[in-house]
Amino acid sequence: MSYELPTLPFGYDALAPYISKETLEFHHDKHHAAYVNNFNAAVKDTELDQKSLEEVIKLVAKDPGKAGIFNNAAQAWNHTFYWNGIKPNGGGAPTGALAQKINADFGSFGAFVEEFKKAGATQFGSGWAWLVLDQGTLKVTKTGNADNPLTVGQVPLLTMDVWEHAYYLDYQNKRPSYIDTFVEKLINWDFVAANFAAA
Ligand code: MN3
Repeated sequence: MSYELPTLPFGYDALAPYISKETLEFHHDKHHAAYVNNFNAAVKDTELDQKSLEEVIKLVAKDPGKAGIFNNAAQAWNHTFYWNGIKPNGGGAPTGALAQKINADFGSFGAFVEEFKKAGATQFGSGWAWLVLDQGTLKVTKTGNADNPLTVGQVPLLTMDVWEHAYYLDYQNKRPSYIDTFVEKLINWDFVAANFAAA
């Protein structure tokens, strides 16, 4: 029962000029696809093959002997979550219950933005910045490499890929420019609000 690479939820040229077709082709068709293929190969004919990605991530997170399975399962999950968290004509600010919760837990939307951008900019090396719900409180967090908040019981609401492959073709070494654009032009707040409502 192999896991299938989900198609992008938008066209390859839909995020230009903020994220180019070339970046999406490499990022989805090469990087994301490789994590999916490696995951399927690693769990083939094992008991993990019948489990969801989320279950596998939680099951093997603390097992150093299964780091390869964890890394590929988490990267497969993280990338699908990342694609769903962005869209053409995204950005702006959330509304409704999510907006109220952001104001309550961060002080203001601007304070959340500042913290989220900082998390992405200060993640040393490869990794991810996240908005999560942690025991009922919204928090910004960052993880290295494939690591995922599901392993510590947090509910992911939004993620931003800060691996160089996410931005290097379009922004070269200017990670902060990619981060500004991600927040201002790309975030799919409807997806974040749906995750919050379901949490
Ligand atoms: Mn990536």
